[in-house]
Order: sequence, then structure tokens, then C-alpha cells
Amino acid sequence: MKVSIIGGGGLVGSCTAFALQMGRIVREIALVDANAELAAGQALDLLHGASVAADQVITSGGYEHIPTSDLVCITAGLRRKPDESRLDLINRNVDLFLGILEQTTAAGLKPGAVVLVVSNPVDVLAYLAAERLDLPTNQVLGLGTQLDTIRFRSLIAERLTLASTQVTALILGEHGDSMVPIWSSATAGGLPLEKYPGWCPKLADELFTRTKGSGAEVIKKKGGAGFAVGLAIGEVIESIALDRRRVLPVSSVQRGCYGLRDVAISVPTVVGHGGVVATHEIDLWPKEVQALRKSGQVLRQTIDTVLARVGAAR
Ligand code: 2OP
Repeated sequence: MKVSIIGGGGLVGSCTAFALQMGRIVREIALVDANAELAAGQALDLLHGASVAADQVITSGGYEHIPTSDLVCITAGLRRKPDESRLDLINRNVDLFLGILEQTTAAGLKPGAVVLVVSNPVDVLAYLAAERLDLPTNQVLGLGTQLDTIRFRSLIAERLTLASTQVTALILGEHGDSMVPIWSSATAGGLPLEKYPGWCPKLADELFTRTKGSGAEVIKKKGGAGFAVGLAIGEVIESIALDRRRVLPVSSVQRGCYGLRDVAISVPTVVGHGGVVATHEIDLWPKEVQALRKSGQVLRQTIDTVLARVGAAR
């Protein structure tokens, strides 16, 4: 599989490339960036490690890589300021993103190509990509709350001194302020998380609040997230590359799952060859479904605001 990372010169794009290199699954990684020298530097740095990593083609360049790409990952975008919500980014990033979509379309996508949107606000931009790219809807997805979910699990594990890989806890909804913690299915070592010694509602609230604020917390400390985002993206891309059909909380345009329609939002999604294989409307607590629908409304209102400014797809 050839993966082109638009924005590959930046922190998120280069960390994604490193995660794919260490994943040793994709065959070719192309870093595409407006700053060609930076992308070339990132690619060279990765290439230097290839002899102890994997037999891959690692390169950089422009949109000439798009027609031969099996997956295009769009990470380019302006970063949030520490006190700025993701949705505040919308106007600054939408114009940039629409330009990327136009250049991607002009360059020509393979009919079976998958487009994975990471740029923020990811759910709104994933919706615009699905609306504007000439691809089947299932081939366009957003990273969604996949990143929030892995942060959630890691922070829970750290607080309870559990093995991080044995905590399963899900975040669904918007990758943003209206994201929803799914406590109804949270487990550690296969056992209900709420039964663990030391677990209490106060701790649950603290951990979710910290998860929701993790993006801003990292931005404040180091300017922006990279490592965890790259790993989150790597899991999605490798599930597609190997047709693993992992159930992941990624964002795609919904057609009725949990009553959600005409909005790109994260629900339990089977991710495999071609992108979205299926979504699962698995029973949640009523208050979780209610919060998920509220999150969908928040996103739909933002999409309407954006479309009022930029117009619907021609
Ligand atoms: C984050 O949460 C970049 O939105 C991403 O860090």
C-alpha cells in the first residue's frame, strides 16, 4: 500500500510517517507538503532509519504522488491556540482544506483510494471531503475520536496503574468539546472498570475531563500533539492496509446509526479494505445515546454555518 501524507512536513504528518515506518506494514510513504524542503528533510530523516526498520519506499514531493496512492492522509492545517476550541479553527482551516481537496481532485485519485482526514475540525472537514471528493462515501473517513479514545485508555491505565493495553474505554461523537465517554462498555483486563478498586464517579469525571482537554494540554506544553496522533492514525491505516476490520471510533458520514444522519461523527466502525466496511449501533446507556445525538446536532449546526459561507458542493 502506498500512503501519501499531505502535510507530511509537519509534526502530525511526520509522526504519522514514523508510526507507519515502525508499523512495517505499508510499502510506500510519501510526504507531501507545501514546504517541500521540510518534507524532504523529514523523508530523509526517516530514510536514514530504514535499514533497521522496514523495507519501504520513503519519499517526498507534491501532488504528483496522489494518482498512485492507495490512501491519502490529510494532516495539513493551522494549529489551535491553547485557549481556542477546535471549532474556532473552522474558518481558518476550511479555506486551506478546500484548496487541498481541489488540488487532490485535480491530481486524480485512484478509484479505490481511501482519504483519511486528520486536519481539524476533523468531523466538519471529513464531511466536506465526503461531499466534494468523487469517491464513494465509505472511502472517506476522519480520525474522529480514535485519538481521544487512545488517550482516554492511557490516562485511565496510568491513574489505576493498570496495563495500558488492557484498558478498553471508548470515546464517541465529536472530536471536540461535545465528545462522549462510553462508560457502559469500559473494561480493564476484561473486567468491568467500575468494579476496580479505587474507581468512583469522581475519578471517572476527572479522567474524562482530562482526556477532553488533552489536545489543549499538549499544545500548551509543547505546541501540538504528534506521537499519539501518529499512533492513532497508524492503527486506522494498518486496519485498512491489512483489511483487519478492527472496530474503531472513526468519523464518517452517518446514515442512521444511533439516529445520526448527514453528519460525519465517530461511531463504532469496522475499518478494513476500502475504509468504512460497516458501522455498529451497539446498545449504549440512554444518556450516552442522548449525548451522542447532541454531539451530532452541534456538528450539523457547524456544517450548516460553513456551507452558508462556502456553499454546498457544485
Ligand atoms: C488533538 O486533539 C490535534 O486535535 C488533535 O491533539
